[in-house]
Amino acid sequence: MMKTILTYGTFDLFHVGHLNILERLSAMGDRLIVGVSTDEFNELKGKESIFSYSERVRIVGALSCVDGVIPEESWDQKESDIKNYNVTMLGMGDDWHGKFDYLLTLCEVFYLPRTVSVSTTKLRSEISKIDQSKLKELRDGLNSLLQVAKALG
Ligand code: C2G
Repeated sequence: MMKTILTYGTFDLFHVGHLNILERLSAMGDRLIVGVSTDEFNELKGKESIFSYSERVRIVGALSCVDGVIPEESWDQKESDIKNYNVTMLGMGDDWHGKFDYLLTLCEVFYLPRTVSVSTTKLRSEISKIDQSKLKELRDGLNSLLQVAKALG
């Protein structure tokens, strides 16, 4: 019997943490289906992604370890997704530990350790720090130019 694995996520600024869990989940079954959060659902989750839903779907869908991508539009679509796709196991990162145990009546539920070295939040703050330091460099440069201009009268 085909072992179908299901997972969900925003997958913004795709990084090795996302790849690790998708490859691990894919290796646990015969096919992996990924529910990618739509931009509207992201708002419900209080998340704003840099990449649009269609960009995030393209990236996740291009991975050889992913067999199918579906839109994740609400918190309560999991039950019907599990039934519609004949899902054997729902797998999530362990930041969700226990949160989907209510689905154990329908399928196995598994939480895998997160990749601690990276997160989209960390990436975003690193990128904004670069912007800030570049801005400071530019500002300092402009100020010294103004000083010179003043001195030259
Ligand atoms: N993840 C991970 N390691 C990281 C970052 C993320 O293993 N360093 C995992 C998360 O645990 C999750 C998946 O990658 O299982 C996608 O992470 P996000 O894009 O942050 O998704 P999230 O906002 O947790 O959405 O209904 C469930 C939600 O849609 C899950």
